[in-house]
This record gives sequence, structure tokens and C-alpha cells, in this order.
Amino acid sequence: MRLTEAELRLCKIPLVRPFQTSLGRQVNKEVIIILLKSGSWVGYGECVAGSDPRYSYETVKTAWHVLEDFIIPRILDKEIENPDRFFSLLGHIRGHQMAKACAEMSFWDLFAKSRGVPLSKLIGGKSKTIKSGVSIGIQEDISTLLDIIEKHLKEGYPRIKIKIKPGWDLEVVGRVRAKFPHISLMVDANGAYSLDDLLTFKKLDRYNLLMIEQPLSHEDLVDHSLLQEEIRTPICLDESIKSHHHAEQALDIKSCKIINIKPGRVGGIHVSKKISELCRKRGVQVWCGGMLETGIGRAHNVHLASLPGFTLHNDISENKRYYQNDLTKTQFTLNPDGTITIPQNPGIGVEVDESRLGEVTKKKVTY
Ligand code: OSB
Ligand code: MG
Repeated sequence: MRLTEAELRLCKIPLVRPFQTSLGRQVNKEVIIILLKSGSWVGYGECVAGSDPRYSYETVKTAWHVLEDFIIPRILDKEIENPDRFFSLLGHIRGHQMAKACAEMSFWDLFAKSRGVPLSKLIGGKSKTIKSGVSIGIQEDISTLLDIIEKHLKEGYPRIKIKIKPGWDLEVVGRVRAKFPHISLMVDANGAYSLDDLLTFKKLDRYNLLMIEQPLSHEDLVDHSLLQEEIRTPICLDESIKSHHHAEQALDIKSCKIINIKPGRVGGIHVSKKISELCRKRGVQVWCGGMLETGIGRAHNVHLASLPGFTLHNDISENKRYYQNDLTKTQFTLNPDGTITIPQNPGIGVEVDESRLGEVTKKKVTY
């Protein structure tokens, strides 16, 4: 299909509540939304790059630059047969996975809409629902955290993830376990520790955690492998896996037992699929991570998580947990069994709220 028009929007939306991790505290979400058009079809994509280079070196400004100056000129007015071909057109650009993923995922949506099929079906998803989970930021004190966990358990979230950092770890996990001995619980350190903290991880081993996500540096694979040898709790990698190659190396040297796949982090759905297939072959479980996406990126994640390899609970919660007024009219809600239903309309299958999108748009360029 031929792309006749592209549109970039920079939006700013307040979060329902600030989100704090070992990387910092976020109050608003600055986000790039892309629209790719082919005749009357429109595909939507969301860029997960943040306002500052904390989680990744990419930011909304670097992503805008790469999209505007390198990606859009490369794809506009070209005949592109399918999303895999789209992906290979961007192969000459090193890094900038979040910028690439934003455009690529928009093309997947467009392509699926033109075929009249839901995205999950197009990529080979088998399930009708995906397993939900909730990620809770660092709080002012432990009792606040316990209250928030209790609230989410009552709402029906079947898996709880809490953020940890040095000084907000052993005591916190101990208190959470004391109050909720049997819940599915995991922690995410966003790379805040080093091998010098081995004792902390050995102590965390007592708490029957599902996994420890990204304990060590965002660039590391080797130290994670050494750490995994020393502890029983599975290590899950997030930041360290930015490509299929990284995933292969991580599995080869046993840096982790689980991978959190975020399509934005690895360059889109094509690579996410490849990583999930690799993991399936090697008997490694995966799940889909989140980046506080709006309803648009959230919908992409829901479809991705329908693939057979995604056996663990995903960081995909209800829209209302993140945004009071989201960018989509269609909202994801939790089913009584702790799952979220995959939309069955063509493409990502959610209706974008154009007037809300207009309200939060700070900058818009059409190409
Ligand atoms: O490390 O998984 C992470 C949010 C922003 C940046 C990094 C992470 C997260 C989350 C939130 O954990 C997951 C979600 O979107 O619910
Ligand atoms: Mg993480």
C-alpha cells in the first residue's frame, strides 16, 4: 500500500497520579502520536520516548527529529507491501527503536484496517483475552503502598509489581509479604543496583517473588548472568533488551529467565514477535511491559500480548488507572477473571477521541 500522508503530534496529558521509579518522578505524559494515511485509511501509533533521557537515551525531541528527518521521508509515497517490508525500510537507521516502533506500529494498524482484520489476528495471536497486571510506583511511605496494593487487589488485579530502589527494598517487600502472603508479587529496580548489592538480592530470595525485573545496569548482560547464578528468583530483563540480538545473547549466557517485551523499546511489533518466538523455542516465558501508554499504545500492547509466547501477566491495566481523559473513546476494563478483552474491530480496534486528541495537542505537522 502507498502512504499518502503522515501527521506528527506532540501531546501532553496529566497522569491520574504521579509515577515514581528509581529513575525519577513523572507527573505529565509528553507523547508523540503519529497518523499514517493511505487514501481513507488511517493508522495510529504512539511513541514511548519520554520527556527526558532516563529510561532510554531517546526523548520526544530525538524521536520527533528521527521521525521527521529520516523515517517519514523514507516511507512517504512509497509502495510498501506489508509491515515486514516496512520494518526493513528502516534498517539503515541505527538505534532509535522508539521512533521506529512508533511509525512501524502505526503501519501495522493501517495495514490491518485495510485488510479488515484485528491486529492480533494479523500477527498470529490466538487468545481472546490477555492477562492483566499492575505496576505501582515508589510511594511516600510503606503504609500508603499497602493501601494502594489492597485497592488494586480489590479491583481484581491478579499480579502486583512494585518498584524498588536502594533504601526502598527489603523492608518494603517484607511488609508487603507479611500483609499479603500469597499474592503474585514481583519487583522492578530499573537498573538501580550493582553486583555489590548481592546480599540484598539473596535476602529478596526469601519472599517468593515471581521475578526481579532489571536489577542491574540498563546496558548489562554479563553481570545479570553472574547474579542469576547466585539467586533462585528469576531475573527478568527490560532495559537491557533493545533488539533480537540482545535477547539471543541474554539467553545464551543465561542473563535472565524471563523477558519483558516492550514493542517501543525493541523497534516495534516485527522484532517483538521475533523475540517472543525465540523465547518460545528456548522455553523462556515473556510478557508485555508498559510505558504508561495512552489508549492508543495500550491497544497495540493488548494485541501483541495475544501471541502464544506471552504466558505471564502483562503491565497492561485499565485506562482509568493512568488517565482521567484518555485519547480513545474505547476504554479497556478488567474482566472478573483479571483479564482484558482484545478488541475485535479491524486494526488496533479502538476508536480515537479526535476532540480529546485535539485538546492535548501542543504541536502538529503534516507531511
Ligand atoms: O520499567 O516497566 C518499567 C513505566 C515507565 C517506564 C518504565 C517502566 C514503567 C512501568 C509502568 O513499570 C508499566 C505500565 O505502563 O503500567
Ligand atoms: Mg521495567
